[in-house]
Amino acid sequence: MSEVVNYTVDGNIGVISVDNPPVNALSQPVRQGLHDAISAAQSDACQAIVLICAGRTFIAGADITEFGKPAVEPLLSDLLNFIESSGKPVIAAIHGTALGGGLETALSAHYRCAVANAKVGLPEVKLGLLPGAGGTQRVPRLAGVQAALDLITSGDPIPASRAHELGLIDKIVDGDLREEALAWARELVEQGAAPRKSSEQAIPEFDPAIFDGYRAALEKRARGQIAPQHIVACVEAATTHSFDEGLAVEARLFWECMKSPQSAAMRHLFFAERQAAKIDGLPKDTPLRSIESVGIIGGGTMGGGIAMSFANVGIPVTLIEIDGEALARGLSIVEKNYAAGVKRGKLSEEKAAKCRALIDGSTDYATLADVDLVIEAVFEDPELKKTIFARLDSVCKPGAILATNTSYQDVNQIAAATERPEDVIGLHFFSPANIMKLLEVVRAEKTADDVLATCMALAKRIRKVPVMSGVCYGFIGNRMLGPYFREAQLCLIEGATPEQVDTAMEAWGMAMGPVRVADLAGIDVGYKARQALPESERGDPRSYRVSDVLAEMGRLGQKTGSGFYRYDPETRKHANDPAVVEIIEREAAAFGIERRAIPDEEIVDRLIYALVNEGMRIIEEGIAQRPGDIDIVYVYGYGFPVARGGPMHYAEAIGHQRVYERVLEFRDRYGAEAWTPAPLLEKLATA
Ligand code: 3H9
Repeated sequence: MSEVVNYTVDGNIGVISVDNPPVNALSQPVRQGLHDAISAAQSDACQAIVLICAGRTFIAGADITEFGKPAVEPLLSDLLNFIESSGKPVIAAIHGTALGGGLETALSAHYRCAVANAKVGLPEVKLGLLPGAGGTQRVPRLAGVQAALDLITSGDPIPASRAHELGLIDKIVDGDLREEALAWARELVEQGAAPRKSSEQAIPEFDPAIFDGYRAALEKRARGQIAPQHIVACVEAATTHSFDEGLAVEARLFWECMKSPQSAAMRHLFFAERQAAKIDGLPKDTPLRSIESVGIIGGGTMGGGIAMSFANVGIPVTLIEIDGEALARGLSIVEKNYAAGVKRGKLSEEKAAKCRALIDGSTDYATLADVDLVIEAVFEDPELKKTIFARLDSVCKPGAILATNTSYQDVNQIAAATERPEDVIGLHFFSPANIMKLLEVVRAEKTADDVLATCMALAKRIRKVPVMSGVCYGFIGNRMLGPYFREAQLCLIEGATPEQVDTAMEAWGMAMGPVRVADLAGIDVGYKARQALPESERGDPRSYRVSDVLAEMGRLGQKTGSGFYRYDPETRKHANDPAVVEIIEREAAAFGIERRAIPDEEIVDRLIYALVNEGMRIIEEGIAQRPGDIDIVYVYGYGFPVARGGPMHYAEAIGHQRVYERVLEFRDRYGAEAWTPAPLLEKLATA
């Protein structure tokens, strides 16, 4: 029939099989092939049609690479109406992940069966879109309004068993899917079962107040995003309009989303995330080292969180601490975290106990003799780290990977403390390490290719998003944070308040304003780092004097109940503190700064363009492989709004020239030391 859609007849059943690797996306040839196969089945002798997929999954959605290009017929929505109008029953047979347009295709069939480990979902919202081929109209008819809103606004897939409970799947099958689907199709034929159209089902009863409830909740959860609100409008339309009218509403709002900069940003992130996992120049078939056991040095918050990341996927961990007391403390933090997870319903008691049992503790480095990977997660003392690596070198087996979780230190120097620098790498987790998805994988000068490849693959196994970084102070993420925080602090001393800076950045989309981030991370962290540097290397004193004063007063941030803000000891809610504004005013006067009103727009531009300019240098120096890698770091590690696509995408979207001109303006106003445009920015702006 076609290269990607095959149609055969097996007895009295027509079998349409889609074979479009890797994920059977609904590219134009697939849509055409499906159309032709359904047509053919209408006029042959078959009595029912099974729709099934080859390879690892049922259709995983529309072909995202076609988005942004002119639409070519048959359009998916029309195709699915055509499938639904088939005079012979169509049975979808699902394995793997039926997502987006894939699930919509299954819903346009008249009956659905799935293997038990299949998953279904409508993840369009994660691409800044909504299901545009009837999903918002058919799901509420089959599963009810609330389930539809949950499924479509979250974008999270659900297991086949849940989809069965909800009425999205009719039958869970054991054994061979094709055989089972064929047998069921024959049964349906024998029973005289007619085509059963989802579009003709009545919507189960619901409370009309539900829509405003979702609108308000999504206003908070997905602040500023268009698609989630449009999804609510579409599902509401399903309850107030005919099916065809509802489809028209869906189509209009789908295209509005598709054309929005938000969806362009989120689609960019989809591909950037997959690209970031790839290392240029590293052969795909680089052999991987086997990682079946892990040692972690340091049982603090970081070490404990890292241990949980491995235990959560079944990899046993040995946690090393300097003495029994520190070890007991470390293990109890892990224990508490698991208990909290159970309490919040994140995992079952049984699963928590299983994971917890995989984390063992010791005070003896000799217990690391056989582990495949060691991650050092002690505090940022370069000498201590070197001592630890020299020790690991003497106890670990040949071929073990030795990793440091340092946030700033020179991984080349740490590697040089061993006789096997090729086995040394940086694995920079983000706090809380058991939750945050980002993992910066730091390739040192001598890191072996197979060590790098193993760590990139391992990251996926522990459900992290890996991004490779070269060695520099702070790697990709924290290095860029330097100029970002500098500008935040300068805005304070020049005239803004902590609240104004944070509110401006949060309104723009950052998950948390930079001043609150400083309080959360601990003001002492930067203070100690600065104290370790000669004064000439600490940067512009106006950008850290207030922090130094707060640190010396013992106002270290959230952990001491006060920093730039005051914190409620119970709720940890922050409140403005006039005393801090007084300190800022006093220090400004000492520098001879006349404080002025700073517009929010200037705050946003200074902070974001400082990120962009540093990001450009990071690309130039080859620290990051590509701009998209930086975007992934910022979205997954620093609360950058997904709907803006990361700092580098944002700069491209609004225009490099505009960014460049503003940077020049800042250079003229605030000095060339902070604001010399990166040569790459200049090049892109003037190209
Ligand atoms: C939609 O359906 C809109 C409709 O409602 C309406 C339309 C009118 N298209 O993730 P992986 C590529 S919106 C094109 O590494 P895994 C991916 O880039 C769509 N390409 O594998 C990668 O390429 P490469 C709704 C796609 O096993 C390769 O496949 N659907 C698509 O870890 C392997 O991907 C979604 O949003 C696609 N739809 O995970 C589902 N999907 O090798 C998006 C994947 O060159 N997909 N590729 O880097 C996924 O969530 C995961 O890919 C999946 C497999 C779970 C399926």
